[in-house]
Amino acid sequence: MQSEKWTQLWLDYHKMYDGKDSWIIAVTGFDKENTIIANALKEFTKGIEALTGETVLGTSEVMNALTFTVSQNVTLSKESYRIEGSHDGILLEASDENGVIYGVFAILRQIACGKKALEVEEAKAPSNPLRMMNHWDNMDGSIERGYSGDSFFFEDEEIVINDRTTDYARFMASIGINAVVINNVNVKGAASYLITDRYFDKVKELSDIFEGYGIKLYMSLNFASPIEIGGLDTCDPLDKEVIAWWQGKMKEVYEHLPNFGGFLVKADSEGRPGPFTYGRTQADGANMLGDVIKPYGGIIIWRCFVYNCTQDWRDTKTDRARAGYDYFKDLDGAYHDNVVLQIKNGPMDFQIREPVSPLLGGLQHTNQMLEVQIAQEYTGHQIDLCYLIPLYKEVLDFHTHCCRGKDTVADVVSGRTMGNALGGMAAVINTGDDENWTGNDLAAANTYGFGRLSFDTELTSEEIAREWIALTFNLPEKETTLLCNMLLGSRETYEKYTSPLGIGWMVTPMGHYGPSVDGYEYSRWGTYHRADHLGIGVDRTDKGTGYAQQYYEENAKMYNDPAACPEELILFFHHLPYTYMLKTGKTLIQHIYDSHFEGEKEAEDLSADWDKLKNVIPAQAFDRVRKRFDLQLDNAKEWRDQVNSYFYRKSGIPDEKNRTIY
Ligand code: GCV
Repeated sequence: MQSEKWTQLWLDYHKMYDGKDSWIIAVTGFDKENTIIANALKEFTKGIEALTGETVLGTSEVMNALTFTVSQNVTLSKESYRIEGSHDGILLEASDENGVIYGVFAILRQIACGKKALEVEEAKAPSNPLRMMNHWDNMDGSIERGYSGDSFFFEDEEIVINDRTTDYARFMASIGINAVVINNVNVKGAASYLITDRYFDKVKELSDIFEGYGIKLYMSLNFASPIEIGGLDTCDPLDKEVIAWWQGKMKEVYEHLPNFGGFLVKADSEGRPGPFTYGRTQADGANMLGDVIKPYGGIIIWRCFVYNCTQDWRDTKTDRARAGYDYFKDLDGAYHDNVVLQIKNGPMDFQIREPVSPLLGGLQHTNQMLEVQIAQEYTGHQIDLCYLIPLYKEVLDFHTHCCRGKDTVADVVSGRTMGNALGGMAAVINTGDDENWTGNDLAAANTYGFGRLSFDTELTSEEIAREWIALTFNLPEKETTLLCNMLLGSRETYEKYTSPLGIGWMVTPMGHYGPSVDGYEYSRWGTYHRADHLGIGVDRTDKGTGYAQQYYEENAKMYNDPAACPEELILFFHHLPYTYMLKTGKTLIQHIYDSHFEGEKEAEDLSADWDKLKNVIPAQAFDRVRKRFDLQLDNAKEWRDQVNSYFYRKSGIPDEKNRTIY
């Protein structure tokens, strides 16, 4: 059963001051009946009343009232807004309805962060055309890699729609999200029927709710649909009957869902069907779907998470990290203009630290989108605190060297590098039907942060953390700084007590929580650390798998040379002896010991810091997080001890500081 109560996350407005005014609303250029405009005005009213105690009287003429003027300004770019407070009230200008709703939330955010209503001021255009959440929700109600309860979209193969759905859409709009994929990329069973009569009515209802907040609904697609629901014996993308089947299907989809955004496709990946079965390329598959959806203005988002998942650990040449680039680079320029390639931030799979995928910017003539994971699959299951915005920032700021100037990942995916209109950022979301949506209340900082960052990639991790704290908890300055610092350091803490220096994995197979140093070392997934009694790390240089050579020259050289390679990634690129001297003057093995002891100690500090916030955080939220810190401490100890013992035993080299190693 779905929880009947749920929190308001960062839209739980706190009274910021006692305002003395009342407000009227004036709308020019926009249709007040438009649902996005109506919802935006509702949000303004609700927010202003809660934040200032002032009443919004609607449009009736009232003497001496302040005016909230919403005005269309077609010179502004798509989805952008300008807000400006003055002694008369607030002016919000936007070119379209989405700009209006984002402008309203910007006003409320600024007030919640300490400005008076009449002081608000900002002009913003979104950094990315697509700002998308990917749900890995299954139709039975479970969520793949979900750590916050069950799905609030699906239960027992039915679509669930209630007030929570609307709140979800409000939250997403408030952080600038304009696209949501409702179902898991692993499309199986009932999910294959989402594009049939069985579900059209409910999907339409959901899509209408989203549309009211400027969000387009997308779905994940089963590439084998022509076989599974169409009765054909092939899904070869070049087969005439298959193409005709898809043409009919798209027509049907858009007859029922006129505002539908398009499809996300995981093909030829981890057992999912795809064009390779028929000797076709990824471009053949993506373009066929792109062509059949094009008449309706839809798009196809095609994932690049394609790799050989039946590897043998003895084979040191096959390298999973190479796979994305090897499969997709040669086809650069072959993808049609309504196809976007969605690329995970790193070449492996959402580890705590990976280099940036060389495909990002490696492709120079193809629409591309960055995929990150807010759901903490490998980063602590929303038990351990792990604020991921610094990781996303690192990726966005990375210079790919794909061209002179405008060569960062942020430039590439926004469309600035190539001048293309399609691209952006997608995240595997961390929500579920838990009362607080994200299991750990502090994990909502990642949900919030991803949206804000995808809208404005210039924001810093700290600005985002401070905003989220102000909106969610409205703490005094000292406590804000404390919590902010907890968030900002948490990713490195997690990295220290798990798998530092870019080695990744070492995690319990399947579940992906807790240590198992050799858990994936001999399996088929291509996730090896290659530790023996002399050293550890994967040789991805020109003498090894050659992965480092997939980058443009500047980066290739840097990664190829252990002396130039950023040390936080050194074991991703190099196999090194335990006695290798790091720049800190420590040997590799000593770094492994120190990092794990330090990480565990930092987890203890985080937990103790949380206790200092007891009096300022609402009791329920405090307790939920408290329990998680206890579990995080157990986890950190377990990681510390398992990893240290393993490497002590392997290397035979004792800890210089003589600490307890089991
Ligand atoms: C949805 C990893 C996860 C899978 C996930 C896959 C993907 O392998 O463990 O659960 O499947 O990534 O991104 O498709």
